[in-house]
Order: sequence, then C-alpha cells, then structure tokens
Amino acid sequence: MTAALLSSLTDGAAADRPDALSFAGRTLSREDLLGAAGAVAHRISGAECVAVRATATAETAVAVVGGLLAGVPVVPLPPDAGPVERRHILRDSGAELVLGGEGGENEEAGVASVPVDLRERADHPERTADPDRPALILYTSGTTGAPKGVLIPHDAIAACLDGLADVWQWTAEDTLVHGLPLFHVHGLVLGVLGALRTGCRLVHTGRPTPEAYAAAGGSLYFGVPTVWSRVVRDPGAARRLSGARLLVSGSAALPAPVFRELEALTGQRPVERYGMTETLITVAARADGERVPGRVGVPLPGTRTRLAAVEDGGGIGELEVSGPTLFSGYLGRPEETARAHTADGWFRTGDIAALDPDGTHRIVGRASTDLIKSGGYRIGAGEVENALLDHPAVAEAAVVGLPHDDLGQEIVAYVVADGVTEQALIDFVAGQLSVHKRPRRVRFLEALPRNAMGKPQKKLLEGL
Ligand code: MCA
Ligand code: AMP
Repeated sequence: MTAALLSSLTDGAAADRPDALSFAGRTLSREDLLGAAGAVAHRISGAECVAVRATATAETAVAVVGGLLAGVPVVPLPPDAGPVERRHILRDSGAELVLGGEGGENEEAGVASVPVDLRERADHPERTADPDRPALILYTSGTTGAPKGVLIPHDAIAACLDGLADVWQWTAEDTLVHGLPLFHVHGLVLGVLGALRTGCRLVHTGRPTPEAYAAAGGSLYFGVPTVWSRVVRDPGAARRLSGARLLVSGSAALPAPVFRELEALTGQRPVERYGMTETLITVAARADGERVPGRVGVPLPGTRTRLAAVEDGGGIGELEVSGPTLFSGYLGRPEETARAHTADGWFRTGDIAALDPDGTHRIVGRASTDLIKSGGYRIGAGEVENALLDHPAVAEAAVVGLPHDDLGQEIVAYVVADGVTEQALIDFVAGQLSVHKRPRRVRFLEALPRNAMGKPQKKLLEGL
C-alpha cells in the first residue's frame, strides 16, 4: 500500500544532514527545506492554484514542496518562457500568484509575484491532501495549439516513486545526481520529489554537463539521452561515473551506440525507463534485470500495458496503459481528455511499441510526427508554427523534427516569408515561447508543398 505523498515528505525517512540537498552548490538540510516550505505553505494557504518560476534552484524545490504541504496545486513555469507561453499557462491554469517570480514578467497576466526566502522557517500545516485537487499541473504540448495542463494527483506521484524505488532498489543510501530542468516530470517529480520520498541525498548540478556529473560522486544518475551522448563524448568524465550504482536514461530513446559506449567507458549498462507527463513513469528496466539497448523494461507494479491495433499479430502497435500513476485529465478540456482514453478507460500514449516475448517493451516510434522530442523535451509542431505565424513577415510555416545526433530530433521550420533572416525567426520563437522550442534551422521556400485538401505535406519537406 502506497503511503501518502505528504507524510513521506515530512517524515524525514533518512537521517538528516546539512547537505542533504544541493542545488548548483547551494546546500540545505531536509529540515531547512521543510521549514522554508512550511513558510511558503502558510503564505499561499487558501489559494486555488499557484505557479512557480521553476529555475533549477533550491527555491523551486522549496516552493513546490510548500504547495504540496498547503494542498494547493502547483504549476511549474519554465523560467525562460516568453510572454506568449507564460500568459497562456497563467491564464489557463488560473494561478493566483507566481512564487519566485520576477515582478514585471507577470504583470501582463495580472498575477502577483511572491519571493521565496530560503531563510524563512515555519511548521508545515498538518493536513492530508484533498484527493480532488491535483498536486501538480504540468503544461505539455499536443500536436496542435497551445500546451495543455496535465492534472497530476498526489497518489499518482507516490505510486510512481514507490514503483521506481522498487525496480531500481532506490533507497536512502543513494546519492542521486542530475541537472535536469525542474518544470517536467523527469527533473521535478523523479529528480526532486523522488529524492525526498526515498530519503536519499540529492545533488542537482544546475546544468546536466558531463563535468558536473563526473564531479558529483553519486550512486544514482538521471539523464536524458542527449546528456548521455554528451557524457560519452567526454571519455574522462564518463570514466569517473564507473563507481556509480545505476545510470538511468529516459524521456526519449537512448541510441544503441550511446548505450554501448557508456558500457565501454563506465563498465556498466544503463537502465532505460519510459513514461509521459500524462502517465508518469509506467515502464522501466529493473536494476536486477536484463539491460538491453532499446528495451525500456517492464510495467511498474500495478501498471498494465497493452498494444492496440496489433498488425498481423506481430506484437507491435500503439501502447495503451492503465494503472495508479495516470493523470486525472487535461485541465478544462473534457473532450480532449476523453479522446486520449479508450472506452474502457486506458490511456492512449500515441507511442508505437513492440512487446518482446519476455514481456519487455521497446518504443519504436510515435503515431504523430507533429510531436517532436528534442533534447528530451516534448514540443508540438503546431505551437511553434503558430509562434512563427505571429511574426509579421511570415505567411506560411510548417515545423518538423529531423533526426539529430545530439538532440535526437532537431526542430526545423519551413517558412514562406519575406524580409526576415533565419536568426531573427529563431530568436523570435525563443523569445515568445521557451528557448528549447526554438527552431534550430529555418528554411525559406516559395510555397509549402500541400495536398489536394490544402494541408502541408510534411513528409515532402525533408531535404528541401
Ligand atoms: C541559445 N540560447 C538562446 C538562444 N539560442 N537563448 C535565447 N535565444 C536564442 N535564440 C541559449 C539558452 O538560453 C541557453 O543558455 C543556451 O543557449 C543553451 O540552451 P539550449 O540550446 O536549449 O541547450 P542545449 O544544450 O541544446 O540543451 C540540451 C539539454 C536540454 C541540456 C540536454 O535539452 C535539457 O535540459 N533537456 C532535458 C529535457 C527534460 O528534462 N525532459 C523531460 C520531460 P544558458 O546555457 O545560459 O541557459 S518529462 C518526460 O519526458 C517524461 C515524463 C519522461 O519520460 O521523463
Ligand atoms: P513528455 O510528455 O515530455 O513527458 O514526453 C513523453 C514522450 O517521451 C513519450 O510519449 C515518448 O514518446 C517519449 N519517451 C519517454 N521515455 C522514452 C524512452 N525511454 N524511449 C523512447 N521514448 C521515450
């Protein structure tokens, strides 16, 4: 039986120490974190929803835990979100204030900013989480339009973290190291709440660089494939990870050559795991199981998976999942929530998977090419196209993800435009949305190839 998320955060499962948590060299004990989070909880008590400017800092951890303690849903805001993205997230979520925000930034959306002070201390309010209120609202891209708010229940987080603790033998004895952003499941839920729930030490390196990972001396490392491919390109840093207990890759497919080079340099095979913002982590390779390139493992305890539309009985099809780690819906979008589920309540992931005879899963692609994964970030082609079309010089735009050695996929925009440079359009998107949603390349065309219905034929764009 999964213990409530809140009690595990406040129990102090592990012996405390002054450097229980470290964010880019700024250390704090669990007691420090809980004291400062308690002060946040008092300040926001009664709010319907708060946003957190989710920099990769201790302040973000304090603000998020403060929200959890107060039972107030937390919306992490990418710290570099431009005005279009920020305004959408604040308005759509109804967040009443931004913790750790910078005054001017949020005025336009009519939302007050409240600083987070690590020196403040207050007892956390005694409460149990209201099952009808989500713990987190994470904004994530669909194929079209603006990002949707994914409602993540407290119990889903607890079930996911307990499942991962089981499959990875993750305990208070570990030191977890990563440098991932704190506005997504990977860095925030696994990388911060996971450390708090298991009671392990956390070293957040600020940025996920090979040198910082090598210097951190951890037992358990998290990274997206881009991080691991950068690690193997720095053999000196990679070798310094040899003493770790477990190297974990997730958020996108780990290329087989990177898997093999990691093994050659560190003497150990990484474990892969698979998930989505909507489902948290559902499938993972076990620490005591087989670790094979391209295989993301078996369902977490309590999770079930199945393949829809299996072709020729060949064990390949769209992956559907059900279980205790699933979201409770898209905020304010009942129709999209319904469309994302089957009639019998399973979540349609949109990923194409293959099931091996031993029950391990392989992710072989995505049903829609309009969801791009670049550096482990999920980016909707439609959102980037809309941002480009907001530029006065752009008449037409089509965005695709092309294979890229470092990022997995690279965002490439094809535009019909006059009197504007490639760099100006890249900077425009980086400024309106988040920096990671910017196209890395822009190609100028006379016209977009379209089918008889007038829809851009994206398959024809590659190579133009
Ligand atoms: C460059 N920069 C710019 C511009 N160009 N800034 C403004 N305008 C521009 N035109 C700056 C950036 O601000 C940044 O500055 C620097 O260039 C590098 O940024 P970027 O190019 O984005 O970094 P990168 O090197 O390409 O990033 C690689 C990365 C990153 C570090 C691996 O992609 C990353 O952190 N990925 C993690 C994604 C993740 O956590 N996904 C989990 C999703 P400065 O350096 O000063 O900041 S959750 C999920 O998928 C599920 C649940 C799962 O399974 O986990
Ligand atoms: P996000 O919504 O950012 O959480 O992205 C979820 C998507 O990331 C999934 O639908 C998959 O396409 C992809 N993904 C996550 N983990 C893996 C993995 N281990 N292998 C392949 N794709 C993955």
